[in-house]
Amino acid sequence: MKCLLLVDIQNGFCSGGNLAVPGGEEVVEIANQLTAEGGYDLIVASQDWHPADHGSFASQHPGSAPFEVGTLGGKPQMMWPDHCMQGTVDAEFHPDLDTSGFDHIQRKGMNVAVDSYSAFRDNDHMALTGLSDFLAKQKIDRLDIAGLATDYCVKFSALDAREMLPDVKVRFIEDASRGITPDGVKQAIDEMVRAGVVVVNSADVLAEA
Ligand code: VGL
Ligand code: ZN
Repeated sequence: MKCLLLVDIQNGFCSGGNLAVPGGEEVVEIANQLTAEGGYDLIVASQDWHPADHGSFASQHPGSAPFEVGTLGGKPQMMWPDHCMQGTVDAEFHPDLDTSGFDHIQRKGMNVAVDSYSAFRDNDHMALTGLSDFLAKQKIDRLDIAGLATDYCVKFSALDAREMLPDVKVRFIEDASRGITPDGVKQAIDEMVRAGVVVVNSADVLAEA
């Protein structure tokens, strides 16, 4: 079973969104092509889904500003602008993203007390989202990951996939992903490769489908 995980392709991470990733919307067309013609048996999409008072929001910490490192639960935490709040347009998938082929949507980031970059578990590793059990039951042997943002949710999802699903071949689809900063993307790719993630492009996926 081959699975595609599309990470957080939401308005909030695209141009005009509250936490816009440069070029975020450029992944939409590629994601649609992968969903339709990538030869996947299973398509999963994650969705950042925060309560309005989420602890990762700078607005919840008097005196702190977005993109400064603060603390949450006693640990360093990047302070984000309010983003992807449950039920808002910012949290919806990009309107051009074809969601009709999605088999499973994994929401995350609902606990105000901890952030959840990974689609598999909270940043403190205390609570699972359920995605690892779901994928284990589906008996997948390959997981391709793409989406937003490479240096946060894509990276942590890929690292967790390697750790939590050790028998699964995990690949990062570079051209179907965008990151918040160029340095962050470089580091993220290094970390993923060191963890055994294979970097591919959508053309490779489509050619083998
Ligand atoms: C993300 C920062 C905060 C992401 C989500 O999807 O990469 N980044 N929340
Ligand atoms: Zn978030």
